[in-house]
Amino acid sequence: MSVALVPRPRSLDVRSGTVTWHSPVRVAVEDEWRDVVETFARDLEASIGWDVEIVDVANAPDAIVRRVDGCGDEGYRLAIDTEVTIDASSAVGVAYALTVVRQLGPNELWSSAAPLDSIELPRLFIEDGPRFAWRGVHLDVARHFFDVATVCRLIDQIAAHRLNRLHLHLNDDQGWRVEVPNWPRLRSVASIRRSSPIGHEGGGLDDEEPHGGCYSAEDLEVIRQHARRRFVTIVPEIDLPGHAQAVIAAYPDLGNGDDPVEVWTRWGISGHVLNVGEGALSFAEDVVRYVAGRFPGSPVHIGGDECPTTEWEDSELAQAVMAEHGFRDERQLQGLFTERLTAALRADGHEVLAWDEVMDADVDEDVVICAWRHSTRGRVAAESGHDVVMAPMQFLYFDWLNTDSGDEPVAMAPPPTVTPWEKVYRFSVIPPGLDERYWRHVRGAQVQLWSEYIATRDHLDYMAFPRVAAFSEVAWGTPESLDAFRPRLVRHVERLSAMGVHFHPLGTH
Ligand code: TNX
Repeated sequence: MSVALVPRPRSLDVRSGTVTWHSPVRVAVEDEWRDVVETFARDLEASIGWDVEIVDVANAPDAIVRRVDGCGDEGYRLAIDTEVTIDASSAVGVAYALTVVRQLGPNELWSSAAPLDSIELPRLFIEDGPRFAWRGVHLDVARHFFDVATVCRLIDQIAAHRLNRLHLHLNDDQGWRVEVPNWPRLRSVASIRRSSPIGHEGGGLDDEEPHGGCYSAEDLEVIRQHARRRFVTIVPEIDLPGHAQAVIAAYPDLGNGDDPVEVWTRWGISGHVLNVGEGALSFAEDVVRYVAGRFPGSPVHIGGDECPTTEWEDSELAQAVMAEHGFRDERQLQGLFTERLTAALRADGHEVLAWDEVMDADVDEDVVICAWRHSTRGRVAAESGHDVVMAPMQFLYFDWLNTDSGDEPVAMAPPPTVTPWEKVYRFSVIPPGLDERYWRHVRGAQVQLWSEYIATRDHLDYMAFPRVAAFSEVAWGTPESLDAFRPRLVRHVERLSAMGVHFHPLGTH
């Protein structure tokens, strides 16, 4: 029986023969890891209608889960012989082994409601663990809002690929997506835009349809719990002081001008940014701490990208603040936000991430840099002592075209900047030219799903897959040649079909 695992495990030894399972699958597991097996049980129940029973190890189980030392934070060993043995040092290791068991079985295990009498698993031995700790997917819910069910579905897809971070971009010029009790107009005003561009931004056409959405604290808790069961860490992002036009529409005093603005109805980078007064800084601190507080212990992203300084150049207040601090460049003003938010989040027990532009001003070495403009930004950040998450747009912006076939739906970057899965598969997480002594600073990588041109769940699937599958293997650290990967990917997309994923078809370019 040939196997087609994605991502490929670190070591795999396929032996001859199979083992057959029937319902109920009997699993021996210690109490502390029961939850993990219960999630597996729910997956089997929802897909092939099976039961999983937790039994004592003396009771002839089909599978035994054993706690051992030395498998690493997320690693596992899986031995499939007459019985199945899973060794792990952590709950997530067990979850990953069970995910691999599902990939080893028939595709029905990934579908909904496709009953089976028996399943066969190939005999084999796997020893596995990821190379990179940060293996992420970013989703922009600001340009287009995605409901809780869609976010939870994406979490399942992420976990199916042994990825472990979901970075949620929760605000932008075009919309604010979280209720914050002290700031009710974020919901009543900033979360709704009057109209959106039709087709390419440059076309200047508008749909004149309001678009909105805003998560409540309960919604975020549902997402958090769902992610927790799938060992996915949610990384909330509030992006300030740029990308703030929606905020300023709701609270004009936080902006720099006197003319009212509306939640932005165009894509691109708005020139309307927060002012640098105490009111705006404490607003930023208040909302970021509130949102971070919905995700105790999680890393928090404070944005910081693309903050035009034009308004600050013309603002008396900003110029006075510059003089007070002895700044020579307006970009240094952004550092006031970075500093303030970083200190507050740290005090609340969160690690802080930001886009690479924050390095234009002074920034604490403990801030993790998300390098998006180019891999070089990641190299420079790592060389200057920052940990980095690699997110370079040239490889990992999945709002860019899949192909240059000419009949792709409207996407962010026009040809020739296409990003087929083959290109993603050849991405090097370690930035080219980074000396080996800095490699420890490279936490991992994440793909970005910016949603200016992604408005529906099916289109999200289409932009995400199969590129996320190719990415998962790069982030896991086990890519091989394209020729070796392609047949596995061909088998894997059948699994995606069973999951109901509307992926971009293979081989159409
Ligand atoms: C750049 S990356 C942005 C986003 C856009 C994206 C479109 C980054 C930190 N900012 O605001 O959505 O390009 O590809």
